[in-house]
Amino acid sequence: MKQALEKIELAAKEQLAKVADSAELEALRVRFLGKKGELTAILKGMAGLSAEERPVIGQLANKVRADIEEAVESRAAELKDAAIRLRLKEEKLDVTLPGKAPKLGRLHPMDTVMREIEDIFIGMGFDIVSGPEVEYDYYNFEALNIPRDHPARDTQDTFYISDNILLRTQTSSVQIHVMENRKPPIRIVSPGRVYRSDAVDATHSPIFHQIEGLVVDKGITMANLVGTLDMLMKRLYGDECKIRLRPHHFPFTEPSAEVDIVCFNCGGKGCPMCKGEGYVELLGAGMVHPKVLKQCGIDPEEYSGFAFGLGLERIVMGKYGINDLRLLYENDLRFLEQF
Ligand code: 2NL
Repeated sequence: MKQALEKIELAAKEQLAKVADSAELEALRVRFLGKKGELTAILKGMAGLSAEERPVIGQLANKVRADIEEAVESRAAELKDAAIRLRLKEEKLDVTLPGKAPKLGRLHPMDTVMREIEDIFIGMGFDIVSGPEVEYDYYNFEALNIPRDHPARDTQDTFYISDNILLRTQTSSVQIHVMENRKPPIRIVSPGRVYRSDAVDATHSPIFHQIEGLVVDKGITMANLVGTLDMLMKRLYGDECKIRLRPHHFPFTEPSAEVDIVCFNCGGKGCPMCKGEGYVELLGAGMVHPKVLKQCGIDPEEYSGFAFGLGLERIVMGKYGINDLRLLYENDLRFLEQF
């Protein structure tokens, strides 16, 4: 029996040394020390021992149990230690390594220029106002002196939702809302997306962007219009920039003009970009038609106003020398990363 006990202690210590993780360790503990374990099995045989042998073997059995328990505990401590060391090694962090630079986005050139123009107008005391892209025929056409049979309806052919609801062709619709709801003095610009039924090519798109401006007050004249647009263009293109007005016709303004700036490519000499003109057309403008003021409840005998509309795409293309409108919508990073 004594030999059996010594054998168990030896076997237990030998196997403990080979244990690789805590699960194996626990299995081993149960095998040697558990209720149905090897040591218990031997102790059960003690009943057959003589009165002299019993205390000797009992003492030895207790010592073997204590030894094995101690060995299990120390092996457990070793395993825990090894696990911590392994984790420390795996989670080692080299704080001296260079960081990974996050990929930064940037503004689309359309947004850059839109914000630039908005800032210029805010600096001149204008409010920025936006309105619906889906609009009543009335706000897009009728109130702007473009009745159903007017030829301007053809050049501004648009997408109809129903007989009297459509996608706006100009942001003037926003200005009608403002004139209905505010009393002069009014100084606003309305930037936004507009729609026309055009086929896509290098200079046309069924969706594009406009900024329209409107000023209504007592004593507003063409001189205020010219001064405002001259300031806008100088801020946008530099102090040398000159504007030119040519008489034109719009149904909603009288008199009306198309506004050009000296070609930013050739400075006025004439080049392919301005088709030899020396000037490039940038916007339309005029004195708000008395009929339009009256329609919005503003007395044209007391108040006058000027309005203008400019296409954002054309300004962006001119500013950056972009020759195809489609580049602005395709979201090709090779293009966008240049700005
Ligand atoms: C163009 C021409 C223009 C206006 C827009 C306007 C608005 C109201 C009353 C009168 Cl509420 N006029 N807007 C005036 C003249 C020209 O735009 O060719 N834009 C790209």
